[in-house]
Amino acid sequence: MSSKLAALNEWVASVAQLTQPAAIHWCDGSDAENSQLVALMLSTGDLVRLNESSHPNCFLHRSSPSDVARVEHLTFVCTSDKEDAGQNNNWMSPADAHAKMDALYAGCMRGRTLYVVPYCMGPIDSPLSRCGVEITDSPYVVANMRIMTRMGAPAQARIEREGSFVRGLHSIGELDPDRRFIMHFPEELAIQSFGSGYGGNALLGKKCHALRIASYQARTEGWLAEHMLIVGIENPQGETHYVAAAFPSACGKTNLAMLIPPEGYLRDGWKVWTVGDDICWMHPGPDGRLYAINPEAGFFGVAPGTSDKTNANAMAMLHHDAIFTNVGVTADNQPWWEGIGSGEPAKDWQGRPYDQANGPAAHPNSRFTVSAKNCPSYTAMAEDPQGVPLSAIMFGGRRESLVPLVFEARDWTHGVLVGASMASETTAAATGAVGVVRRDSMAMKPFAGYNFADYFAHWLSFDKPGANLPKIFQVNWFRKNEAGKFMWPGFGENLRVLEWMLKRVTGQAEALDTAVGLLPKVSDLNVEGLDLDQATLEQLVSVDRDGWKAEMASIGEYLDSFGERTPHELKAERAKIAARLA
Ligand code: GTP
Ligand code: SPV
Ligand code: MN
Repeated sequence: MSSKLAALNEWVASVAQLTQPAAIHWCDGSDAENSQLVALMLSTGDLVRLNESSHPNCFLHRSSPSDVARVEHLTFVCTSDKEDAGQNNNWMSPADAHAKMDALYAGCMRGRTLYVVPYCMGPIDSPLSRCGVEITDSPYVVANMRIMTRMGAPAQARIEREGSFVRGLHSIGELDPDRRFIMHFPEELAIQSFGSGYGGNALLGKKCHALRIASYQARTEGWLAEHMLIVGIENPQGETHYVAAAFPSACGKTNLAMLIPPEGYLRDGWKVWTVGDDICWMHPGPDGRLYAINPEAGFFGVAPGTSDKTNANAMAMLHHDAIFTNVGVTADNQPWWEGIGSGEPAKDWQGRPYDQANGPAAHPNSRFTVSAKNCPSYTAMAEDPQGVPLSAIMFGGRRESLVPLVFEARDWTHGVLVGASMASETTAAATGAVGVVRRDSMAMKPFAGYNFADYFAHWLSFDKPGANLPKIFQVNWFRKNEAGKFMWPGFGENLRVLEWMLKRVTGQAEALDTAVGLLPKVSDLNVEGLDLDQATLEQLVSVDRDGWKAEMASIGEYLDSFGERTPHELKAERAKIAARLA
């Protein structure tokens, strides 16, 4: 097979010339093709079949033990001008990066099959969607891309119609951490990844295309590509408001996107609709509102902590047609992870007999890959080519102290400052230390494809005459008490906070005007049926003036660290808050 598009054929031919594969396979995305790939992976040990009666058509993949997360220190944005990548990115000149990658790719697919994977990010018929082609030598990547994107013949047809596509080249190489790079060439709409088979390093439609390359394109085209979930909240009156939320990796997006309302809310008729759990592309619509699509078609979700109690929707979707990566298994071959709430591990994520001394049975960044269509709360609106209108945007991270449960930004500029100054404790989603607080603007520190200073300015630019922008909120589900326990119950109970936010949107709730933002009055949060004492609740929505003075000073240094390009509006907004705190 080949393509009707000469540019695509030529690119595939030139990659084959460089990498020397034994065979070339153009993926059509069909069931038959998938079955063949699965059979191949079962024979090579890339996949292990899980319990067929409890988990039909589910498989386990054990990755190389040194290839279990994104590698931020090996991820580069290669713009011709270093300043365009910004200090938020690692940078290499395009010429140096190409030379390095060409050397790694030379002959790297000898004896392997080169798969050509055409994919569409977003509904196949949406004008907001964008296409790409990933060339890979990993059948596991093909199987995951088939779940995570609209992959195959319809995507190829769209690419042939449009004539343009993002070029992603991926080889697992030898899975050697010392020969591993994830390179982005935004000016060439190209991605080159070598030496990893894991998640965001290898499924190039996800973080590499839909965030790093797309954010760069979005800036010049007047839209936003963000690390956000999209969720619809339907109230008992039957009105649905859509909310997007930026939380850093492993900070609760998947969980919020498919939350199950607490008992009283269910009884009253509240419903929650899942549009997306990781990535959101937002465009201003003709009515001035921001419209959002989820460019993905599946979820690549964190397994540990997922249970019937915390996320019953996720549990329900994981019982058929799912791929698990680096989880443990029970004696009867069911997937198992810490916090699953039942069963016992027999083997750990490396396939060894489970032994506590070896650490957790499931790797902390173990994941499931599953089609969004498997999710009970998935809404048909997620397939709407125009996207869904946003009523609110939330920023949040893991902060064991200081940051209140929720507050509202006074206006768009204040909201952009809130997003830009976000910080969060690092997690196992990337290699490196866990639990270190770092600034992670809009949860995009690892994903913005250009200079954060320009990115902040781009965010500010949406506030213009005729715009009808969502309200912006900051949330924090992760405050801890002196005993080190989470103060807020989180998960489904987070709907209580969303209810207050949406009442703010519709003008039905009051707020206290404080220096850092607009906070709920304790009496305005519905805590009926919650086992939460008054003192804890008051602490969750109070402002620690001294703590915030120090935070504002640190935010000032952070903004200054981007130099001349940092928008002065943001600095002025910060100064205003600091003055009010003084
Ligand atoms: P990425 O896929 O890495 O982008 O992560 P994510 O933001 O989708 O995070 P996810 O929802 O998978 O949650 C990560 C971890 O945080 C899981 O172990 C969850 O159980 C836990 N978690 C999620 N929501 C809450 C919450 O409201 N409170 C607490 N305490 N933990 C939560
Ligand atoms: C994240 O780390 O934010 C993820 C997982 O969603 S990965 O696909 O590896 O980026
Ligand atoms: Mn993510």
